[in-house]
Amino acid sequence: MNRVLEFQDHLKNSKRIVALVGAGLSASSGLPTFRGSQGLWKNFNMIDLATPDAFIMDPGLVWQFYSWRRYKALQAQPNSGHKALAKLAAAKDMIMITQNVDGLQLRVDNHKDSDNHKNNNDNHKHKDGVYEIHGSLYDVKCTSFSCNYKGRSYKHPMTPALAGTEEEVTRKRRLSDDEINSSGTGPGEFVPVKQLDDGELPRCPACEGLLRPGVVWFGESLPVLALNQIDDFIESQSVDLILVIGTSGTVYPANSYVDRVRYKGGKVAIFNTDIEQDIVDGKEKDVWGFKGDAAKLLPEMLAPVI
Ligand code: BV8
Ligand code: ZN
Repeated sequence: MNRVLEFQDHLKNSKRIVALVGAGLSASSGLPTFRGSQGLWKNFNMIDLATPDAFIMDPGLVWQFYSWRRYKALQAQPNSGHKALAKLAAAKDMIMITQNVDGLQLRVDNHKDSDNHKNNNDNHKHKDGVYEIHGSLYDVKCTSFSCNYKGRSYKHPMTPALAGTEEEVTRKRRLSDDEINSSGTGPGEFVPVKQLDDGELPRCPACEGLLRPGVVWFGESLPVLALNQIDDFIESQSVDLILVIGTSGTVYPANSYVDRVRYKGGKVAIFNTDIEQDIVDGKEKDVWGFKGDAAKLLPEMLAPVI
């Protein structure tokens, strides 16, 4: 219990806070994380689909993956963890760095330009203090070399051919008799994900070129403006605390922010269903570890301030 009180004491006295958020925060909203058991889509490892090569090899497959994730995210609601973070951001000088592309944090009402923002120097802030450093499922951009079309779309399905991506049907399922006859595969075999040709995929309204999801894939650089503003926030003045929420900390450069804040003398509070026992037991200096569902933990732990 005293670890909780110790954390809450520090939280109350903290002026500048960074939150680093990962897929675990959206787990309670029903969205699968990347690693661990749910990190699969139709028996594909999600990591293998979030790459430029996967898109070049089979844009139809990758678009079906993202169409499914867009659909799931559109159906999902921000949970009490997202809401608690939004309240904290309104009460402190704080930025949120989210690796999630589901848009849930920005859908929390408090993020409207709430007049109860306590800090008055938010000119260095992204309008809501939330940085989607891996982009968003609702952004699309053109792949034609000479075209720089970027757009936003909440439409589902984006094209008729992308209908039928709503349910996470595993590839392996018992085939009906006429499916066996027509598809020629044996019972219980993999049902191939629909083969779509480029003409059936989202096209650019400006040049008819093939559109791609506006997310940052592995091997791609992150949005420079966001990175600069985050650097500015961390380097310009001291940071008292970084909240590390629902992230495995595997992905660079997102994972580098924890050490950057620690280096500046900030303390760390981890909220995760899977934390090393030593950290939970307080054996790591200036690091708190609270084990459990972020959606439940955050409202409780942030209560004295929000
Ligand atoms: C770049 C968008 C350079 C797409 C994503 C070898 C070693 C080290 C690094 C590298 C390497 N090889 C390559 C790299 C760099 C690479 C990288 O880090 N790879 C990793 C896999 C090793 N990084 C990059 O490529 C980045 N770009 O470095 O560019 C460059 C520079 C200039 C010019 C050109 C290039 C780009 C990385 C961005 C990739 N895109 N997403 C999409 O979403 O489809 S990353 C993807 O993984 C998601 O954004 C996801 O959020 C992110 C990280 O995962 P987490 O959020 O942490 O989720 P995860 O499932 O891993 O963990 C969930 C956690 O939650 C777990 O800990 C679990 O215990 C916990 N949890 C579960 N439920 C709950 C919970 N916690 C609380 N409550 C719960 N209920
Ligand atoms: Zn175009």
